[in-house]
Amino acid sequence: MVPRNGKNLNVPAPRHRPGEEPEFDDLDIPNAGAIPKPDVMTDPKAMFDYANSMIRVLDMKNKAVGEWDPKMSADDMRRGLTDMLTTRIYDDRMQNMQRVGKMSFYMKSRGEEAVAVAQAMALDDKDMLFPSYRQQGLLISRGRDMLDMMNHCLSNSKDNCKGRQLPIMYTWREGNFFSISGNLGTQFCQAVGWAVASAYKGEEAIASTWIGEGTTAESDFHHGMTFAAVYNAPVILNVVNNQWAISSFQGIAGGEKATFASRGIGYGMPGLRVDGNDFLAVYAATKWAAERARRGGGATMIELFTYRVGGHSTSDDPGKYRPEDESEVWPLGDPIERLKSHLIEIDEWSEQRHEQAIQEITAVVTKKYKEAESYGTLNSGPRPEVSSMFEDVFKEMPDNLRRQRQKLGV
Ligand SMILES: Cc1ncc(C[n+]2csc(CCOP(=O)(O)OP(=O)(O)O)c2C)c(N)n1
Repeated sequence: MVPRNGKNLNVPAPRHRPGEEPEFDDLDIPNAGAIPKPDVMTDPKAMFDYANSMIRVLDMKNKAVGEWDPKMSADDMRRGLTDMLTTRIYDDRMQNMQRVGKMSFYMKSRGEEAVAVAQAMALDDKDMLFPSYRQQGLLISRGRDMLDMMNHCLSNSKDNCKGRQLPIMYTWREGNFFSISGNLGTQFCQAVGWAVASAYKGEEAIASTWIGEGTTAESDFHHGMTFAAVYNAPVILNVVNNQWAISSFQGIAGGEKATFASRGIGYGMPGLRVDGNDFLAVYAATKWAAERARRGGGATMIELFTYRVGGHSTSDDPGKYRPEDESEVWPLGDPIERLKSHLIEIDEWSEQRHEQAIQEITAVVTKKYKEAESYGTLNSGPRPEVSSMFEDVFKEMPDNLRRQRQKLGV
């Protein structure tokens, strides 16, 4: 009989704590090009290995190798690179503006830009996106006006959420981008439901959704997975494993027991584990899953193995729970640097063009920000009309609200 003294309990602990020297030498990372690419309609039972390996295309010499090389045109890769750069520069600017009190809150996606940008490019614009709060690159890649994104974050008079949402909880109906929810995980079930409806109506569009690895410990993840598998829903279920869920590391959500991609196996769907900092691998895996969904093969789960370089949000201080320099030794590098090096390697980019791109994007971000500020910020200038708080909530306004509105005289 096992004694009840807690001796066999496992309380996962992260590799390093502040003050310790970080290293990831024992991470099992297969070489780029090592994994074959299966037919998109392959039976999930023949795909278990994909959940425990890692799809990688860009090798140590910045060459694209192996069957997963999507053979993107140089123009498309340059577009991907500049969209990732735009996302990063936008993020930095917005975080700085939060620091000086222009908005209440912000969340950056530094280090994870390839996830959103490559996946947006691999999908059709009519496909419906159900993101978490760390895929602003989807908006940038789909061409949303940065001014509108800023207006929302500033909760100003032109905020399309009318100041009612936490900044970064974007919504963009015209771009098929579902409203982000502050309640973690809800998007998984919503995406599956939407995908089932799309298939039922005989439509082409598929859904794609993103969840953090920490949130896979929430029940919504499992409900979404069950219904996606049972109904053969045309959906891509992405788990962004950026190693950290605020101060709690991926082991707390079960990442040391089994890979997150292997969760797919238990539900009977393919689980692809992908180097999330390898733009080409992310693009290729997403194309594969999208084609499978469009051809009636149902749902695919993708684990994007990456690293959250910045703090969780502007309310977080990662120096309290992990070494400050952990991201610098992350073995999969930086997604922007890796795609940039690849483009330089094939003579389609240069340091000079890169520098120029940074300057041009920075100028655009600055100009857009100045305009956004003129429509108001958290602490100054115009705000949404008071009357707007009564709009867009109920189709028919209940009597009590009508009375309150009359009382306010708005
Ligand atoms: C249902 C619910 N539980 C808890 C929270 C508080 N919370 C916000 S973000 C977060 C961490 C999520 O981590 P992860 O899913 O790994 O995503 P990441 O932030 O790393 O992208 C937590 C616990 C919440 N917003 N909703």
